[in-house]
Amino acid sequence: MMKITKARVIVCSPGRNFVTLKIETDQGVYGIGDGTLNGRELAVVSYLEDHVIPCLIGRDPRRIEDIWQYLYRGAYWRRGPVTMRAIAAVDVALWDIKAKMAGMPLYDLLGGRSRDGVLVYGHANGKDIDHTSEQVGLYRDMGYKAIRAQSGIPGVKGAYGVGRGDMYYEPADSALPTETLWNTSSYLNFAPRLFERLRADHGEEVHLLHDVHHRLTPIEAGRLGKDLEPYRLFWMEDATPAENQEAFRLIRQHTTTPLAVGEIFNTLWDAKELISEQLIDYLRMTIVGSGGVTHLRRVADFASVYQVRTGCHGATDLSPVTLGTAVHFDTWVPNFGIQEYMRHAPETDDVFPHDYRFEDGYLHAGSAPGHGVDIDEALAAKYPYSPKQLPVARLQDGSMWNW
Ligand code: GCO
Ligand code: MG
Repeated sequence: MMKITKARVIVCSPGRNFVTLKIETDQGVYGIGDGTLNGRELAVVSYLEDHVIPCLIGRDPRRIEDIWQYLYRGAYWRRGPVTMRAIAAVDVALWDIKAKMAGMPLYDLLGGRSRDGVLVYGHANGKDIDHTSEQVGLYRDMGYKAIRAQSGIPGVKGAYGVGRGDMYYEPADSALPTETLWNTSSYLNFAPRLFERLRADHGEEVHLLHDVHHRLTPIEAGRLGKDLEPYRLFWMEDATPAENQEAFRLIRQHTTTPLAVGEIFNTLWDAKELISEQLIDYLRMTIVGSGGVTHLRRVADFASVYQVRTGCHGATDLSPVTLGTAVHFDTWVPNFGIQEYMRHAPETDDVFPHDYRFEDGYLHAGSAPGHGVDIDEALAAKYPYSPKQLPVARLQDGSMWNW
């Protein structure tokens, strides 16, 4: 018998807020998990501290599946971003413990390497087309083979994806939500011009991606997909909110631009029809939002039956613990597509020492036992929690829209 002796939540803000779970055992081995929910962090802290941790003490940490089922079924109130992040934090810490005990990098425990490196996409953001094209050039110079491009749009205040400084984009910027303005017709006219220019400046080889961030209706998404076809995008992401999975049938009828969706999904049930009806090409679910490795690998196996590939969310609000775990997952998963890599601020990287590294457009998992990410608690304590929320969006007449 092996036992969990202690579990603690560490909240810190090295550049941005993170919620980290550390699980300790009677054998001296510990594991680290991420439970960060951007803009709603303390809800997960309470869920873990008040409701989950008391149930973990004394349990055998090797029984990952049983603990997952206990937390999922045992809550009675299934699914949702808070519950599934709390479960993910526990699950990832337990996989970390198991892999450390086995003396293996996590990808070996999952079934071993399927590839040499994990193809990533970086973020090029500019205030206008010239600036965005320049940023795409910078990413190409750094070796990126795939680049997401977002640009300021004339007539749209605070367009999604436009950074405040060069190279970094961090939307959760204020204690109360920033108000931004959205204008669909300006955007629909603008986006094809952006990609026409990027292909003219950067050629056919580089993979270009774009995030619509839930702003369109299905028929508008169909039109945009069609207008972007000449520029051969790797994907068009979150074109319309996917609460209604059927909506993607309509988009699919109108365009061959590959579709990605799912960074806000929490379980397989959010994506079941999207996958089984082959309405999407890439699934954006990742470790922290989707109940950890235990659930995500189940989702990926289901997706593989329908030739849907993974495209794990990897914005900076997913801590290095999630990124590191995702890189192990990506190294193994047979139906891998691409991994988002937004690059953390230097303070974040210092607080979370990690084994993964970027080289020539790929992330490499490293060979340390476990998922290869730790937390420097003394350093973390120097960066106290600082409340920040995501922006909201309104239309020109003042009505609320999807940010
Ligand atoms: C992406 C995302 C993010 C989200 C962020 C919200 O594709 O990277 O859309 O940038 O906006 O994760 O917290
Ligand atoms: Mg996105």
